[in-house]
Amino acid sequence: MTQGSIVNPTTSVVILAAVYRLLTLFCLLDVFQTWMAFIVSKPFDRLVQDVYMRMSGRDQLLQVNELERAMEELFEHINRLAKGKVPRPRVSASKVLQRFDADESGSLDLEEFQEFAKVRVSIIKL
Ligand SMILES: [Ca+2]
Repeated sequence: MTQGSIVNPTTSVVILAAVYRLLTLFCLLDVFQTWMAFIVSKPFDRLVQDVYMRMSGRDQLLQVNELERAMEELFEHINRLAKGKVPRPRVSASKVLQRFDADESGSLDLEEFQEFAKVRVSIIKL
């Protein structure tokens, strides 16, 4: 190779594209790991329990209307942590109830709500 230090334009575009892809991947991984780290953390656990306790009323279960408020409150907290960057979820409380009511009791207990919260947060894309 003569003049080996000169990289032709095509090669530099290919290299730039590869670097760009790598950077994008690292950014995605960074966000991913942050949310993943968050949902297995104590503060997340406390947040979810706190929302659940305040919304579940005397029977300590989330009926569909309570679930709706709990989802809203959870979203507000998460969105604040993400500095307002989380898109508002469009899924209805009744859909969530259908999907996460593991024992088909018609309401969410704490464990079912925790599962919902983990899934909900893990799919956030910023
Ligand atoms: Ca249930």
